[in-house]
Amino acid sequence: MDSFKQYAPSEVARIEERRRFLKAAAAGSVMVAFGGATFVVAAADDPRGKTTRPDGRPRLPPGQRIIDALKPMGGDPGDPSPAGFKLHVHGEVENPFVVDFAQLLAMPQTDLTCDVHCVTTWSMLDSTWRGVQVAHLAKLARVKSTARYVIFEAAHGYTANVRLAEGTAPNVLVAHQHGGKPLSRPHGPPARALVPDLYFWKSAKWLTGIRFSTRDQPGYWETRGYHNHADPWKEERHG
Ligand SMILES: Nc1nc2c(c(=O)[nH]1)N[C@H]1C(S)=C(S)[C@@H](COP(=O)(O)O)O[C@H]1N2
Ligand SMILES: [Mo]
Repeated sequence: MDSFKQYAPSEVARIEERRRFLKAAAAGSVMVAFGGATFVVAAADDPRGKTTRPDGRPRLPPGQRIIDALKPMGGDPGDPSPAGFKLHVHGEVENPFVVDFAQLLAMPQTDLTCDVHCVTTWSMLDSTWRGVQVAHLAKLARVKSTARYVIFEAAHGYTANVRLAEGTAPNVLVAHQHGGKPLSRPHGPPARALVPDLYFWKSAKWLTGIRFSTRDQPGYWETRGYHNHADPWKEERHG
């Protein structure tokens, strides 16, 4: 039995109205920090207090219910220690490289407030994350024009495939913090992928690699009956 609150979609407006007041003093949604300075780069896209996204789609996709915290969904854990972390950025790129955790933290950091949607029908609105944009890593790797897909690689062979444009969108991160703290054990430390606009199984925890690929390569869940694309607004749950 879970203790998560459930809300009918029609209640979202009321809940979000209340959140607007509670969070009125908070900063903008997407900020990129360089050294000490922090710049708000996309405050207009701040989802908080809104029932509709900037792209016109509803905040809550069809068939989803709101819960107040991420639900740990399991998986075969990797090494959670920052000291053991190595992220391989490779595949269809001119400049493959490996970054350790200190190097990841030394890159431009993005603070993001977004919604995440699990195929098991829970959604968490206004979740906060800190990490490095996959787009930044792609730029450093000089992804070839022939690349079409991003394959997120994780501990014990877990993978998730995402179309290149969707895997390098501004809100796609290699995230190392959630809710202002380092990722806790169940959520994929020290760093995970975050692909907010696709079902959450695409957000590989215990991330070990980002591979750019010319061809699609269905991943762990995609080869076990889940939809290859995973758009929550189209309810692309099953293949
Ligand atoms: N490495 C790895 N990443 C994974 C999984 C997994 O089993 N292994 N499960 C996925 C699924 S099915 C979901 S719903 C989300 C759950 O993330 P959470 O446990 O932080 O809620 O992680 C995704 N990332
Ligand atoms: Mo899942």
